[in-house]
Amino acid sequence: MSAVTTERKGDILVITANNPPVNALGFDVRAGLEAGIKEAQGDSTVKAVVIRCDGRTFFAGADITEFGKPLQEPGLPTVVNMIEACEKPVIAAVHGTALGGGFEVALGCHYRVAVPSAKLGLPEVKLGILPGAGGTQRLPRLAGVEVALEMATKGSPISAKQAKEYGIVDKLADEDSLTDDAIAFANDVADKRPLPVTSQMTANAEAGVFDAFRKANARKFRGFEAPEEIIQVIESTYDKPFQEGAERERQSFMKLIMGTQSAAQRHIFFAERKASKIDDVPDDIQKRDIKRVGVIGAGTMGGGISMNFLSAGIPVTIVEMSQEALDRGTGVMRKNYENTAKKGRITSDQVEKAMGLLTPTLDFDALGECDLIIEAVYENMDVKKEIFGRLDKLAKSGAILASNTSYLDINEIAASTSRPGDVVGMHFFSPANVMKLLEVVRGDKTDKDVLATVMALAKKIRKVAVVAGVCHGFIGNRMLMPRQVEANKLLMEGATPSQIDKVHVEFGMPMGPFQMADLAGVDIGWHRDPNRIEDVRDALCAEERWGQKKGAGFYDYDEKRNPSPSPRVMEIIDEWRAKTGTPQHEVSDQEIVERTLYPMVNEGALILEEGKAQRASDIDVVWIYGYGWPVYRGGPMFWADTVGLKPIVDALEKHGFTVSKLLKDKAEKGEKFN
Ligand code: 3H9
Repeated sequence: MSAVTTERKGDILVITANNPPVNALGFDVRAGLEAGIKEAQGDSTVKAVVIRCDGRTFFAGADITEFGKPLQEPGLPTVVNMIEACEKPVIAAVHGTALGGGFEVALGCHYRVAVPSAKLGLPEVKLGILPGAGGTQRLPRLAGVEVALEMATKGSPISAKQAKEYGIVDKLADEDSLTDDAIAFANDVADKRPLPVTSQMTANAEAGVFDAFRKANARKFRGFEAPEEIIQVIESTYDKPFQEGAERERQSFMKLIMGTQSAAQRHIFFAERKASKIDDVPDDIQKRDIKRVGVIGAGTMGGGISMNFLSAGIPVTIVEMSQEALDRGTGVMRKNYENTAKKGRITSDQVEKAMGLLTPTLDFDALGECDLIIEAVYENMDVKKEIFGRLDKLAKSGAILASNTSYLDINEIAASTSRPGDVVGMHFFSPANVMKLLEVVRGDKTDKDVLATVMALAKKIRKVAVVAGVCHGFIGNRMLMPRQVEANKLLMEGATPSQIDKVHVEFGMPMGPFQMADLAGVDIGWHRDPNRIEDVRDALCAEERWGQKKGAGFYDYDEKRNPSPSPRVMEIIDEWRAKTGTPQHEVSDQEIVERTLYPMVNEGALILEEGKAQRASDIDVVWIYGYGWPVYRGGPMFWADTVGLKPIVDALEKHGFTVSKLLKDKAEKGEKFN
């Protein structure tokens, strides 16, 4: 079946695309659209044209898999220009998501009719590029410079209703009769002239709008190339002739698409989707039905975990040991929802709906009616084993028993039950209602349908799930360890906390190792004996420098939690440098990179070597969505490919690390991870 077909409906030519799954604008579709418009032009009995799509969505954009390959004509800008140049009115009938090139096709049409559930947007920036088929030129003309800046630099789609308010959508159709409504609209406007041609409209901008926009978003855009390029293209061309702007847009598009940032961001787009696939588990395996979730522990983690399910409409039974802890936990959840409502992201009805699905209880046996039970108590193997032993006795047959542990051995936990096949790790990241990552830890005996069920559920609660094998710290925390060890050593050898953190922040991480320690709590895992001082960390803890919560850690903090370098911490570090007789040297920023970031790559390679991650791209996904690794660097393994594995191996060996065999082999053969 061809990707594009045409059909006459009275005076109207209906052009229909059918290119599953998302009607990406690959070559066949572009050629089909071109042919459809030519047919309309050449047939004097055609009065107007409707462009629509079969399946779940209007065009979701250019076909990303074609990027980097030689372009097969007609290119998308040509097709969009041709649609706009059609002498008969062309109407886009939009449902699903009109994204990127798909939205640009709609902007090239003379009119847009959309169902209320449709979304329209320019997400190219999330792939490190900019709209390349006239979007930076047509959108400011149609909806104003400010709307265009917002949509093109942030990439979030808007609702059809919002688009109607902006003048982008001309008519909202009935949800069930889009095509008929679009045809009726086409008949109404068939004889109307002149045609509204977006590229011939003029755009205006208030003085200072561009600089104000840059300033307001400086933090968000830090490190990214595409947003600034988009601002510049719009700024320099919005009031120039369309052709001039289109040329500038093309140059910028080509520049960005050839760059490393776009390659990294496209890598993550596909990596995220690949991560949901488990190599030895068929996609169509029968999944278990999860109607109610049980959560043990109403602390920060348990509460955050519960909110994910409540927000997705899945009832939750939450269990605590004392009424006070239960009330505190549910109170925090309500407050979190209410704060979100205050920001206008959800309605107060949604707050009540979510909280209405929550059953707080002190009765552990209430978990017996749950299909999935997630344990979120503190990290202690004995406690966890005791809980799983109890769950084994009361959980219904077929219930999935999950632990939110971030380090502990899932096999050992599973062994405390008579049903290890039902046991799995579900490692959420704090704050669990916000962070996108879910590490799904596969025990030696975890059943395949349990894994598949949890992966599908993750999608439902809008998490990005990655499968990890059992090892200390799984993928993410395991790779964090060598970074912290080396950062501590560098302190002793002459670096300062701020120097090390600065290198990480400049690299694009949200914070460096010492800022992270201060945020999480320097005292986490501390032995709690102020008289036992064996290193800098013990010395800080003994002085109650436990981090931000105490107003002092590796940094000093003011009342607003603004950090400043601490003279007292430098005294302690100096004391320990002298005490241990550590030789001092000038530590360069490059040395910090080589000794804190390269060992993470090495650990990632070991994880792959041991089969604890399915693929290098899964490791990248973990670091992007769980730890704020800059997406424009594509995750640690993709980044390593861009640095070159050989220089990484050489530097690791120079600094005395034991290098993973896989990493060495790949470097020798000139191979890459991704
Ligand atoms: C662009 O348009 C540039 C132009 O300005 C200029 C050109 C000159 N291409 O996400 P899902 C695949 S840039 C190729 O799981 P959902 C995806 O990999 C583009 N493939 O579904 C997956 O494959 P698989 C701007 C694509 O329902 C399958 O479709 N547009 C594309 O959760 C299902 O995807 C975007 O950035 C594509 N464009 O979400 C939109 N899109 O099954 C990107 C998807 O083998 N797409 N695939 O793993 C999305 O945001 C989501 O896919 C969408 C559906 C919201 C549409």
